Amino acid sequence: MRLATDLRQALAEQQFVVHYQPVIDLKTGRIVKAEALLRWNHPTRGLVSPGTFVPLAEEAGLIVPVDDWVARQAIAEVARCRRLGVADFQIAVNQSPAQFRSAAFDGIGWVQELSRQGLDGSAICIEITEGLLLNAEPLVLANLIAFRDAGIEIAIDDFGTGYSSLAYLRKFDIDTLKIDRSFVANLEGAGLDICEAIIVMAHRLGLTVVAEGVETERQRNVLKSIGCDYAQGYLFSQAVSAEAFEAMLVEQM
Ligand code: G
Ligand code: G
Ligand code: MN
Ligand code: NA
Repeated sequence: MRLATDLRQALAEQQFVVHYQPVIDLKTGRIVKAEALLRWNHPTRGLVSPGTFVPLAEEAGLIVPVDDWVARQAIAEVARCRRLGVADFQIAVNQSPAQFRSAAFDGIGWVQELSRQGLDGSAICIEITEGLLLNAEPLVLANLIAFRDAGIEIAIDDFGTGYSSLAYLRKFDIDTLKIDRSFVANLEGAGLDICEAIIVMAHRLGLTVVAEGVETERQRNVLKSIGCDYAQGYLFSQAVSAEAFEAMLVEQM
């Protein structure tokens, strides 16, 4: 497919851009984190969604350099946001399972980049899916441990949709659960009990919880009332350019 061929040029020709979706602390209502979401500005097709090109990049063996580039962009962005005065500001990056199965992915490059920017590991959180932890190979485990040792946090994305196991949350020393937006969309029904159960369990295990896909005031209020820590979604903002994101931070000062 032509798109897959074009992907090879995209990195070199700077067609990728990272957008940032704010994550709100539900206690204070302030932006304290963001999720980095990759966008591909294709020269003729315009914006191509990661839902389309990430699978192609995975097949083409290109996702490792792409995800690595996203993480480096995010590290530089954390440094800028902290300079704007947001202490403890953190950006979460989505990393393909292929990253963890790559021997080259030892985290040392990121640690060097972090220290170059005067940051420690807590500046970055890696979002992985439950599937990666299920039957994790020794290399996956070793890579996860390398990141934990560097102080980089680990979040489970789309939590509740995969094969959840309580055992692995402890085994892999996970920091954060991101409740899948399908449960948030269904807070009037079964989603409420599921969200509450996830939050109670997470807190008991010492994990924090981010609710995804928060689109209404009502959802925000319900999530806050059941003790959810953080939220992201269109109620607050979609993912925006670095410049627009920084302007939002300045505005909330
Ligand atoms: O907006 P959204 O269309 O941004 O994202 C669609 C999907 O693509 C999500 O599942 C998200 O996790 C994934 N995604 C977004 N950015 C990245 C990225 O930088 N790397 C990887 N591997 N996946 C990403
Ligand atoms: O799989 P992951 O959680 O990384 O995917 C993030 C995806 O969710 C992106 O495609 C992003 O654009 C989308 N998204 C972010 N906020 C909302 C929201 O409030 N509602 C919906 N429907 N999608 C959202
Ligand atoms: Mn994500
Ligand atoms: Na998600």
